[in-house]
Amino acid sequence: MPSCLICETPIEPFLDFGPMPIANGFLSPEQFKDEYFFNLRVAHCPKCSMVQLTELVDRSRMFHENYAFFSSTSAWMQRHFAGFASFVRDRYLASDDPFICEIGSNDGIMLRHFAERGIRHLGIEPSSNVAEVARERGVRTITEFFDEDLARRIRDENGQADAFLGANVMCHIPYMHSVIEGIRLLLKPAGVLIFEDPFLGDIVEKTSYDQIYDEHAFYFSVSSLRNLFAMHGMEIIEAIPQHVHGGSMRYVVAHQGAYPAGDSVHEVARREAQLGLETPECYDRLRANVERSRDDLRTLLQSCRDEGRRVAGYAATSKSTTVTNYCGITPQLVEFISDTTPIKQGKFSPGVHIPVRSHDEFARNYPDYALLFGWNHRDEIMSKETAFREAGGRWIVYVPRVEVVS
Ligand code: DWN
Ligand code: SAH
Repeated sequence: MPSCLICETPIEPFLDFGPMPIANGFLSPEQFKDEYFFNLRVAHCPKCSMVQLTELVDRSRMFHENYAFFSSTSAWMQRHFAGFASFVRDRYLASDDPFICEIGSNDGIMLRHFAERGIRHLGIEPSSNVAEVARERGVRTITEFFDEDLARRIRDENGQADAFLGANVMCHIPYMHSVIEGIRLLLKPAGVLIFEDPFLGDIVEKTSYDQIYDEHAFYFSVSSLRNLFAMHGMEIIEAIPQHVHGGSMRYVVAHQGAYPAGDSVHEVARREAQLGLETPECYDRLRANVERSRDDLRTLLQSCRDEGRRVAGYAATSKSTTVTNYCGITPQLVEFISDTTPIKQGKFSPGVHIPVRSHDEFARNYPDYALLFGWNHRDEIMSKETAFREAGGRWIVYVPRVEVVS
């Protein structure tokens, strides 16, 4: 039996998606025969409450010089990170010559707001292609995986940090104890860790099971994180819900006793208790909802095909790899996926091998239906795609439920 990555208690998966490829492993036909698969399964630890994958993919297969996700492709996410940066500046940068670190800084979407103001900063980003874009933007970036050893080096070379940031990256790192120890020794006594990740409560409420894929080793909640940080003499002082990525949580964490814990932490903990996030029944319900969502989506796509309707996917997200492979969505059901990222275009989606094409091709010959794989960017995408709707195009969405919307 696998054991919990946090507290080593034996854990059993509550949901098994079967063999799954690398979520961001877009590939060309000559690579099909060597495609890598692992078993995507997720478990809830009965002792420390952490929800996690039970089989991990080696990080070098996921984060490398051809990483396919560039944070700045979404204009609305650019706005979100401008707001995140001002939150940090306004509340936590009181010292004379502050120093900020960010892990998973990607193409510099957040740190550029510090770089542009001449604030001392360092991005830690192991995927060298996206790190290079950040450097071109003037964001100081090293191409490394963060852990405790690296934290010591950074501290010795730069001094301690006022703020340590991470967006959609803490949940990607299985060796959390090393990461948190590193953050602890890198932060000044009044320094803070501020990070955001998809919130388990939203995944459960919206059945957004497509957040579950190789890169996401953990699905955090206040209750699981409280246990984890307590093991390292740290505590959550704020938990602030965010709309991005289908429902995220921004956590502010400090050395124990450095700040009073705000009411927000208790409010989120209450919401978690109402959802039953610490009970096995919650995960039995989630499994049943996931299976229903899969069956409904399959039935809908099959009926589109039976009626001779054309369906294209919209946004070749990492999340879409879980949906297409778990639901058996092949090119017979979805003709192609439209995506604005140049390095995904001309390639095929992981596992089911649906062609990925540019947005121009989508706009040149609209399908009858667009299957919204980028449902977390729904408002941004729908506000751009009025011409598709006016041409009679309709959207298929599957979060929070499978339905057709015009
Ligand atoms: O946690 C992660 C999040 C932050 O980003 C990473 N593990 C990987 C990645 O996940 P994702 O691929 O599911 O992210 P998004 O932001 O939901 O999807 C981005 C994709 O959508 C890009 O390939 C670009 C595409 N897209 C598009 O084609 N048209 C996005 C928008 C907004 C659009 O209008
Ligand atoms: N923060 C960005 C990028 C999220 S994608 C955003 O929210 O849009 C996750 C990023 O974390 C990738 O760029 C990946 O290369 C990076 N990453 C993965 N493991 C890491 C580690 N151990 N240390 C630092 N960054 C890591």
